[in-house]
Amino acid sequence: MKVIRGDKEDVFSKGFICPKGTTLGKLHEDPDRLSRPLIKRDGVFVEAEWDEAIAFAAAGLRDTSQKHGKNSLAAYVGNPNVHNLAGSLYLRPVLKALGSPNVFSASTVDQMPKHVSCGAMFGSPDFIPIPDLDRTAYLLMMGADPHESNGSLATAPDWPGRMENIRERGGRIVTVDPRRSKSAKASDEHVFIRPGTDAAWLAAVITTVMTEFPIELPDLFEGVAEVREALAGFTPDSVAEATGIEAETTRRIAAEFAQAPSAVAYGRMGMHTTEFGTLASWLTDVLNVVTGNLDSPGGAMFPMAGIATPKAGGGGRGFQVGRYASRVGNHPEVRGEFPAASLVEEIETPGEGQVRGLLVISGNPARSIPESERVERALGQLEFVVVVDPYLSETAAHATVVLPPPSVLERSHFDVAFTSLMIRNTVNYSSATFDKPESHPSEWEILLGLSGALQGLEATPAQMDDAGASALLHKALANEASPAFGADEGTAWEAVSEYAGPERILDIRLRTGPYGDGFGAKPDGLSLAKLIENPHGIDLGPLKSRIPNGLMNESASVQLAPQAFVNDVPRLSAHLAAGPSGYLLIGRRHLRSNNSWMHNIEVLVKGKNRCTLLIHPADAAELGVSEGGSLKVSTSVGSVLAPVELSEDMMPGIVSLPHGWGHDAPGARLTVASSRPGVNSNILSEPVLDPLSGNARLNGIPVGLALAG
Ligand SMILES: Nc1nc2c(c(=O)[nH]1)N[C@H]1C(S)=C(S)[C@@H](COP(=O)(O)OP(=O)(O)OC[C@H]3O[C@@H](n4cnc5c(=O)[nH]c(N)nc54)[C@H](O)[C@@H]3O)O[C@H]1N2
Ligand SMILES: Nc1nc2c(c(=O)[nH]1)N[C@H]1C(S)=C(S)[C@@H](COP(=O)(O)OP(=O)(O)OC[C@H]3O[C@@H](n4cnc5c(=O)[nH]c(N)nc54)[C@H](O)[C@@H]3O)O[C@H]1N2
Ligand SMILES: [Mo]
Repeated sequence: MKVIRGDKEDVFSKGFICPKGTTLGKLHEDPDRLSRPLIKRDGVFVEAEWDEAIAFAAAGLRDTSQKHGKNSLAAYVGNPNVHNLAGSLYLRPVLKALGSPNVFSASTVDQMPKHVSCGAMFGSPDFIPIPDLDRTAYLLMMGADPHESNGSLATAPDWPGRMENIRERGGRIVTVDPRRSKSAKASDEHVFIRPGTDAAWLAAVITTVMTEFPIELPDLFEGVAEVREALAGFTPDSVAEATGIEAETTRRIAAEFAQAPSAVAYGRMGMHTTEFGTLASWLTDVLNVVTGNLDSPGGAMFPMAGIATPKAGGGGRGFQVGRYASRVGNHPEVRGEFPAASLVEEIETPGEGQVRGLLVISGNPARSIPESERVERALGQLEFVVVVDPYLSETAAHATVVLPPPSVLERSHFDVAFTSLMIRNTVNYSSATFDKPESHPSEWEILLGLSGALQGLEATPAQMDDAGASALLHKALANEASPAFGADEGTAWEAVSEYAGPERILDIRLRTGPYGDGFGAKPDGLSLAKLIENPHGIDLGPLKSRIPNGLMNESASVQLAPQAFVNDVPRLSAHLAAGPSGYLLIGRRHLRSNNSWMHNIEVLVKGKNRCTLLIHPADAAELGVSEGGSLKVSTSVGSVLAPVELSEDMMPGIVSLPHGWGHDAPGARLTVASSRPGVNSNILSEPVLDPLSGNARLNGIPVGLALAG
């Protein structure tokens, strides 16, 4: 039996590991984890052979498409895709093979506002500045709880330790959150804010800074006057009632932020998943800019990933949304997808293009997106559903075919998505802990197998992989900014073909990347072989100032006042004018939980019930409920009965219920999870969107609270 522990010599983590990491062995051994594909025959799942199952899955989707047209197919891709090499490198071919514009993902129940604001400001939705935690003197944190989540869109081992370091070196941390979270308690100051009002509060901080502490910005920053004009109505006094933050506090924090030797505003999940997510994300970076903290050490900086595509100079075509729109709700496309919260209407609404076939890869929309009860009904009405997932989850219960990938310990790993979000530039590769069973295809083979069969190709996954990798190499060698520019293609191909699958793609991207060996041009540079020789990873140093390099809009400038955002400000003003009313629901995370899918591991769920409704004692008293009682929580789309936990840490008027629970669905096979099902908070989430990004509102939901009975 192997024991999983942190690697003290790892250049990035220094041995820091999350409790979920140490239980990967439990995931591997979980008897509910599927090792063979399942096909539903006469309403009952039966095990099948791999070739048969993949062919059957693709044929079913093709049939649907042939009968009802390509748009009758849809895909939902979930969060763990960014945590594995197959999902990171091989998703695109499958989605392309599906050939439908109906693509949905967990991004629109999470961070899409950040992509949209960065797209508009910097020209690329993936050019995301992150807090330079190790050097900052002032961290203003909003809507994030890294003591539970370990941070997001800012990858750092041991966020709590790094926060401690900020304070030890004389810096200051202010956390703005409707709940006094663990992270808030570990800060110098915690400020309560009414959910959904961060954009308004940031606007007031910015107007204060621009008036009282103006700085001269280089021409690279365009739209300073327009920002000032757009935000003029937001002052510490005008937002005080709506945000619940006293004007004096706002003025003080603005002054502290502006005068700190370095400072960074960092906003995440809690503020992005609101009706004003994109405005909040935009204003976070505007605050960083107008205080001179963007792209500056200790401020918000842009990582340079080891597998990035090198580029000489700035400038590009910029970022566009709305190149096409969804059929039912007319939602603009954002990054080639539609809002996850609109999947359900596409399934329900009759007419040409009605979705009847669905491919789900690493996702659990039955639990993670708004309106769960309606989603479950819609999933049940589909003609053909393929789910790639190691579990018979609440979503997979609706599948016609389930294709389980090998376990997490049976695959190699490199953080493709997160290397461009790390607080130090780092590369690290780990090989698989165990060999997978010979007969079990890798997840990338499953995805390419589906992709080939969907297109009716004879090619094997290995042949398709060859074609994809050689096209990638060809393009990379033609990039003048790459150290590999001009290398002999035949020789390079032979060199990288020492590997296959994700390893070969990684080798190409590393060697042609900004730190690459260029196939000999820079002998000390990166290659997969070099990573394998350095099992503890390679540290490429602290973040460096980058812009205008990396800016991808035509003028290679930073756009402070994108028109679409300015146009959305009146909606925010109207929301403030309406004033606060009634109880609002927010979520929360727990260290031993991970969205909806780690509740089947006994050591992670044992102990006291964590799926409780947190409520301030004064609110509880007013409602006449006490600790251990239950409240019926209702919205326009559903209601749940939740056990009550009193907490002085809640802002009065705000209640909190975690997401990812509700494991009592018929048809799912989650033995441990179903023994402590908890309640599914997304039964309550309404299809209310941030219009600029299509992101769902999961925080700040108006709810009715009533005694059960
Ligand atoms: N109310 C509310 N809703 C939320 C949130 C919230 O805070 N509040 N958070 C949102 C956020 S941030 C996110 S990211 C989404 C997540 O939303 P989803 O991605 O839809 O859901 P997950 O719960 O992450 O489920 C992931 C599924 O992938 C499977 N899986 C795990 N590893 C692998 C793998 O290696 N390969 C494959 N093929 N499958 C795998 C798991 O078994 C599980 O069924 O939920 C969102 N929903
Ligand atoms: N243990 C654990 N770790 C995880 C996950 C998990 O499920 N469990 N999920 C992973 C994923 S997919 C993600 S995206 C990240 C998310 O990680 P984070 O971005 O850190 O998000 P949360 O931990 O949900 O913390 C959100 C905080 O926002 C607060 N909040 C709610 N509404 C508002 C608001 O309107 N304004 C402000 N200012 N605050 C608000 C909540 O009270 C909460 O404290 O975590 C990742 N890490
Ligand atoms: Mo997420």
